[in-house]
Amino acid sequence: MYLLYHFPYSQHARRVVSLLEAANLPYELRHVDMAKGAHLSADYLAINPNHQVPTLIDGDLVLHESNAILRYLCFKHGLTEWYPADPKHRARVDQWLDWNQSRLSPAVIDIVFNTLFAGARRDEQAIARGEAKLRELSPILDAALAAHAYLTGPKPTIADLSVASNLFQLGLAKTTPPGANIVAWYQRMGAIEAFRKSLPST
Ligand SMILES: N[C@@H](CCC(=O)N[C@@H](CS)C(=O)NCC(=O)O)C(=O)O
Repeated sequence: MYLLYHFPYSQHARRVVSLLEAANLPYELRHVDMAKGAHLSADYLAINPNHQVPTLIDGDLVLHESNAILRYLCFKHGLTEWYPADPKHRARVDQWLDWNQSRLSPAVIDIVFNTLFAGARRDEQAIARGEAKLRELSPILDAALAAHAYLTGPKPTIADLSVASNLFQLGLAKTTPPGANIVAWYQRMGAIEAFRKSLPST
């Protein structure tokens, strides 16, 4: 049984739930009440000194970084449909996982955190910076999705789960990245039950 430290409004935690559901792996969620600062408690810092969710516990393994958790679960359970064994296909999945973390995520955080969660600390400049970044990145994502139904081919992989978790997050701030291919892909993602199950009830 996996333990996953989780918060329903965390896009990083939800992408792990999507995979656990998709692969039918047994797991239990440990709710970290970030709204009340539980991620900053001494107890949680002992589990994850980065004060972030998710953290996966598998016996003596305590693992943070959502995309590392996705890769670990795929490797451990031989989930090659979600993380392909073919080196070139896997490399493209890794490319989008890294793109999601290093390029898209900062824009999503700028927009969503400051629109919804920052309260009095709302930073208009950060929102503008995030929106500008999103305008730059959306055509890149849209072009990639012109070639096939999912990011790296005809079937979804952990790259799709990871990027889609960020698109849902943008939706919380009523933001949709422009692009007909993005919209069609996100609808396809919405048809995946495991992805839907990861979403908060809002
Ligand atoms: N790179 C990390 C990012 C995790 C992350 O940013 N989690 C957010 C919630 S979405 C968090 O816990 N933030 C609280 C903090 O940084 O103090 C991952 O992919 O797991």
